[in-house]
Amino acid sequence: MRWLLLFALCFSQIILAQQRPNIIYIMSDDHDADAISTYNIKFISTPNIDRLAKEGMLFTRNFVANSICGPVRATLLTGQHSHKNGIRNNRTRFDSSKLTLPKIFQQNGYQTAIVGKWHLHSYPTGFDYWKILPGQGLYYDPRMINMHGDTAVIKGYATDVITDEAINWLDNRDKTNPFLLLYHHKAPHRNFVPTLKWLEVFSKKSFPEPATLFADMSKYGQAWRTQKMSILRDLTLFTDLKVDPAIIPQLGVYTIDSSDIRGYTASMNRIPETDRKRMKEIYAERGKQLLKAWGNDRLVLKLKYQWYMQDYMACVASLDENVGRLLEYLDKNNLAKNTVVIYTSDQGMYLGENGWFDKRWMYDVSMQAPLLIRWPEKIKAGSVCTSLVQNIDYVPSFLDIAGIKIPEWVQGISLLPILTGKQTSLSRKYLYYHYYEYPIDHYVLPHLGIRGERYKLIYFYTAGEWELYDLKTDMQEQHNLIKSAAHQALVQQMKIELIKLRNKYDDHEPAGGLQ
Ligand code: SGN
Ligand code: CA
Repeated sequence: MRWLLLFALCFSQIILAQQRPNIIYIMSDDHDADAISTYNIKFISTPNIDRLAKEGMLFTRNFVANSICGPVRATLLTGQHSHKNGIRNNRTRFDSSKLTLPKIFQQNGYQTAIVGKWHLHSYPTGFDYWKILPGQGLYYDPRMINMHGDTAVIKGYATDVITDEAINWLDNRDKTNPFLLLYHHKAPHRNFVPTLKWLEVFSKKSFPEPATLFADMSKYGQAWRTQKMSILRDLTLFTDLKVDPAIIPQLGVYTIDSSDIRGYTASMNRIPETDRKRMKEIYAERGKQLLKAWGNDRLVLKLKYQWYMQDYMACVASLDENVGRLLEYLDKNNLAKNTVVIYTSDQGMYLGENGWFDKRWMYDVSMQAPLLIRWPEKIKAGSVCTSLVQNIDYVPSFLDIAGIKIPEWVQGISLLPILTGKQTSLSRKYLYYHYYEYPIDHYVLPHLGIRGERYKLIYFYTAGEWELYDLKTDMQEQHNLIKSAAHQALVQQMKIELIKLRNKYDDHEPAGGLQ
């Protein structure tokens, strides 16, 4: 009798384990929402990523707490703001002894794995399986580090390779337990190296220019004047845009940057020989066009913008293809129904707005990240969430989805009631943001602030400059209302809200407060 009971207990535990949903968290790198057709049809068609919204939920107001890679990854592991998890910038080593999302899942009987970009300097912990890119990784024939600490070159294009690794793990995992898989792409991170197939397609396209492409920095605050993320001045001709350095003698006035030329050669040499010749031919056209425009900054910027978009979108097209491969694997292996699939990026990315590339700012372009979640068993297909959501919410949401208790040190809130339709909105009024990394890379001044449904308050504390934006009338955040007489009561009220949130999240920087 006792044996029978024990057997029944074990059996029911297996059933329970199988019923708990699997989670696949897909995070690309620098993939702006404007480069996903569900969000914006003007630039690219991404049918596979779009599928997640069609069959699940689209989040139109998802933001990050610090718009840069390492900090977002640390928030994914901890559900905490940067000052709490210790990763304020890309240079800090993550303390791998911390209790993290994968560790909690592991303790609760989940199989856990991560493949692809990691970017936290220490090795991953809490994973039954891991295989990561060192640092930023490479687009062609990337090196990957496995969990025994061995590094090997894997032949192929990074986006395909990372997907192969993810599918391979899914195929060979311990199938008696549910799983949490973090599937992290390198693409479409700078310097953007696409495949020949997609370069052929996108090099023929012309993209609409953002209204602010030619913005004049001298008319704005200190932070705008200090940054170094201008497409015209800082996006490099050779490494970034693959113009052949052979044209340099014809450029006349040009200060040679040897690292830019070395970067070009290194990227080109990694492209498989079979494709290299044709890719160089396509890129050679850029050199010809550049010579015609050289000397006219406006024309050069127009060209650089197009080339940036062509390479970036071509990298996104590979991403979409590979998300399709993964979804197909789930369909074929009867996993689609009980697997929550999340698609996001570490943050947004400037695609020419203000004349910029890169991210970091608290402005919506870079603070916003795409978020699409599919869970056929619980989420109503085609639903949309417009509430203010932030990446600190991922940890509590995933734990809640798996029926695991949320630790009190987690700073976000669970989105489960939103996903299941129990709640249609969140009660939260403001999101807190704090960016630190200065000067390298890109010289964006540190800042903090709060974002509400309509207004955003930002403080560049090393410059002593405040900004206020009305997102309803000025979506592009071009008109700083901080001195507007009509907005002084609002400014005072938002400063109080900012202090409240700083206290709530226990942020004490900058020392000396906000004066
Ligand atoms: C590199 C890029 C920067 C980028 C950082 C951080 N320069 O340094 O443009 O901001 O990575 O990116 S590059 O010349 O190497 O392309 S992040 O996504 O890791 O935060
Ligand atoms: Ca990034």
